[in-house]
Amino acid sequence: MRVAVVGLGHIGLPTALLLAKRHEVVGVDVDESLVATLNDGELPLDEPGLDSLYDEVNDKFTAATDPEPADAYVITVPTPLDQRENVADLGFVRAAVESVADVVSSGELVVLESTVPPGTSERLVQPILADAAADVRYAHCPERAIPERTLDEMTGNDRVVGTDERAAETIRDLYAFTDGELHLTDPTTAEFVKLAENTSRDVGIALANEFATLAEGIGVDAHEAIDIANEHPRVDILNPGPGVGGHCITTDPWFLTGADAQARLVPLARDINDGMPDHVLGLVRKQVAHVRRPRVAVLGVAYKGNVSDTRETPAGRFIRRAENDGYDVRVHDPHVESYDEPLVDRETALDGADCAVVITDHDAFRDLAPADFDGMRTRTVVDSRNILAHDTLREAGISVSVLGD
Ligand code: SAJ
Repeated sequence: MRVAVVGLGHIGLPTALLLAKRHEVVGVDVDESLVATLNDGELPLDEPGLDSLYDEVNDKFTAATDPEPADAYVITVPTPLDQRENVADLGFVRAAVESVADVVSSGELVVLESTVPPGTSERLVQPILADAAADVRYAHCPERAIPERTLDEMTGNDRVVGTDERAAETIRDLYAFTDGELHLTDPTTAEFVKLAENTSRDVGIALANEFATLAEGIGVDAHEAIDIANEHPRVDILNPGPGVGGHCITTDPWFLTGADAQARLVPLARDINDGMPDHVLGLVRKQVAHVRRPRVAVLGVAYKGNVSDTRETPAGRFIRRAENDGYDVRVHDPHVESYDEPLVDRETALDGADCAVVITDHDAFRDLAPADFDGMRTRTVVDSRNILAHDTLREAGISVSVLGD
């Protein structure tokens, strides 16, 4: 089969290369320099296993700036959140579908993998395709892979496929690279499923964060309490932290609720999670209450541990608020090469600092020893991820404050 994959980002490029194991694939992107880079044999994305996959399928993959006629088209473009209205910006999806509509013919298959609000397939995508050619097969098959484990998840996870029986056989052939099960349903349910998954995670994290702030007031250790509660066979509480980052979980709950005033829990969970950087700043404030212009070392700007991705990171909000409060902020992240703020090495970040605040749960921070904090002006630490060796640090005279304790 010949397949065109439209949108070559974090999801599209790995998907295109996996498809190229069995099919002839043209990867399409509006970014001319990305297309040139790929056609020069270079990979612009760092994902475990992607390099060797690229070498393996190189002769079956080409890149282009416009869709070419194919048997199947897979659309993997971003759906950003329109921050003013808290609604999905479907501009990229519309443009991608229209570009496919220019070349699609009867009987061919179009798959939308981008995450979209319920009703988008029926109301926006399918009408454009129906105008382009009679009997275009359609499926909404949202991606659900996690960064830095993208290939493992794409080849191992189940998939939800919103389609009808006419497309099912081609879909099975297309996604033959996955060992996961294909769950067939209608497109609107598939849209809902994807958003429900990420919303459930957001609400779960908000509950853990609420437990953390309540425990601080009561005077118990939320982490110990959660560990014990999780021994119960029907309880599975997530980990509190400095808030939720990443492109998906921060936006998908809004895609689900839209403007529906009946939604109460979901916006509240968003609000709780968005408030966590401020809460962490409050813990820092207590540590440096005696200092006039405190210097704060931020350890970690990636949105979660051991990744280099900083999209929607809670560190961003923390840094902005701290700077607004007149703090002198220095930022270090061993996984991130560039960020809105200048990044420095760990020693420079800690040198002369009054408080070190752990924002990201990178493994590299777990073994920090008392001596690592020697260069600080005032040796105080805020651990928003509960990952440091608190007893060892306290025994060495370091003042340690832990979110949720
Ligand atoms: N976090 C916590 N406490 C936890 C778990 C996570 O504070 O107990 C924070 C993380 O630090 C991070 C954020 O939540 O800032 C989100 O991280 P994550 O690992 O929960 O999820 P993502 O955003 O990396 O990927 C999610 C995944 N969805 C689910 O697990 C339901 C992934 O499978 C999806 O493919 C992805 O969103 C997506 O693309 O939609």
